[in-house]
Amino acid sequence: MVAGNWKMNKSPTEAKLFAGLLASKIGKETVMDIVVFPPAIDIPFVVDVLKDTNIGVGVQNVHPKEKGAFTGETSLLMVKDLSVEYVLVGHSERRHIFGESDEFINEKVKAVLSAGLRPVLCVGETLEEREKGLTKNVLERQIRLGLFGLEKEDVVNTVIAYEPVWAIGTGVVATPEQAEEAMAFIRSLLGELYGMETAENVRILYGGSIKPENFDALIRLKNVDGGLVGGASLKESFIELVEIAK
Ligand code: G2H
Repeated sequence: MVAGNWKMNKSPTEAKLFAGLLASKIGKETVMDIVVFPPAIDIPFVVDVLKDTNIGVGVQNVHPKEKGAFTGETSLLMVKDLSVEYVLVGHSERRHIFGESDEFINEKVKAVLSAGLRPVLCVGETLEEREKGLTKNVLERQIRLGLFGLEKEDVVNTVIAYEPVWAIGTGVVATPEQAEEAMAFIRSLLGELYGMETAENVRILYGGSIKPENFDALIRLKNVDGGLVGGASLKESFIELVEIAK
């Protein structure tokens, strides 16, 4: 799976143009799932441009409640109405800039699954946590609490993205050894919690400063099932990443 998180970039006009480029270059891809996560305001336009392609559309954030007095938020009912398939949950920017807790993230994961969509649960340690030797503790806490209360069938519909916070948008990518160590740990934790068969069926993505120059080494790792790409998903390099993943 190769996923592009556009974050707060691209107006509806720019999004339509770029989605058109993706449709013409990689729209017929069948060997992997390709998903883009545009800003919510762009989604109707992007869904329309990509409707006859194999490129899926996800949303970067939702509120777990169905509707109501939550100014500025987007509900799952709204995004479902637009054929959105995936929802990013717990991205480090949501955790660290907007103060989302593991408990709130768990509420969102459950709401996404109940709505019949697939959550992409993002986890990852900060530099300080890594330097203190706490990487595995942080990953374990974020996964245990993020997936709390889910059945095995729900877990296989959940994608996990390992995104070390120190590698996000910094240009500093995790080495293949660092990525594999963390992702093998995530796989074995999922095995401990839900059984190895379930764990093998969960897709685990790496995210953090992915570029065409570093993606080949990451995508070959045993426990890496794809990438969640930020900056490099905003331009033609996203097409190159899809070619590399093939
Ligand atoms: C991590 C990633 C996409 P970037 O946030 O989720 O962004 O590739 O720009 O580090």
